[in-house]
Amino acid sequence: MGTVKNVSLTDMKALKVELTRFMMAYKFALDEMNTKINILKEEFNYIHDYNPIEHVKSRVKSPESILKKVVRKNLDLNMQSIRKNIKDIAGVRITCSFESDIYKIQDMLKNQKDINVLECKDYIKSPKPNGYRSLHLILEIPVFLSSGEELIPVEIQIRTIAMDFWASLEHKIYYKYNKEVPEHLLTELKDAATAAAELDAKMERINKEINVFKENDSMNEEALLINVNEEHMALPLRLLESIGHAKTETNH
Ligand code: 0O2
Repeated sequence: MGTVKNVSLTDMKALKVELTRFMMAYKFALDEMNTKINILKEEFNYIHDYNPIEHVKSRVKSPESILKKVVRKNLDLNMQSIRKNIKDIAGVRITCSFESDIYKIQDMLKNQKDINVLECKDYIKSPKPNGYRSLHLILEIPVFLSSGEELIPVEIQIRTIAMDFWASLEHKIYYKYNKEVPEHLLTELKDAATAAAELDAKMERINKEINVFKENDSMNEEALLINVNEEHMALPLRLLESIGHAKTETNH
């Protein structure tokens, strides 16, 4: 087993407790954020019978990755400095089908009164030079611990399936070539990013057209179905008529 120079066993134990406490606050912040995202996902599904969120993946950055970032950014190696300077210890990646969904999700999160927006980087409106597209938000949420309330930052990356596909491939290539990617692959990646952006735009246009068609066709049988707990339930016409009637009465 490895030993740490100049640190007694008691100090080691105390440090471990402190570090665990530090990391747990980020884990709880992720739990809170995941609950918020799940509520939005389900509620959106009930009301609009459509789900803007395809996948959600979350992670707490490993102590090793935190340390690498501290070194890369030349930060002081203490909890206070890490808390202040590294805002992506808790991270959530949300994947959606359409670009417009990204901004819908952003608004739904930003409008929650216990969420504070610390930062917003829109790499969709302004992609990175290598072609990377995604919306990045740093949101701060309160976590209630036995010792009191702590405000914890959570990084949210929101992207389409096409943007996510591109980013995972680029990430793989970047690490495979140990960050020295051959020029021709960089060009190909840039072309692929343009193709992915065009695909996103095309899918958005098709979806808009389908939605107009759906709206015009809204009085078909589907309009009398509600979706509760992933189950379609029929709404009896008589019930709708009497609720509608009662509402008109109270409004007068
Ligand atoms: P991991 O393992 O994904 O968490 P900072 O976050 O302060 O280091 P920066 O560049 O200002 O620096 O942050 P930014 O632009 O918000 O990007 C942070 C994260 O976005 C990265 O996390 C990646 O997940 C993702 N990202 C940003 N640019 C690219 C890119 O060009 N390609 C890919 N595939 N992903 C990107 P980390 O810290 O790299 O690691």
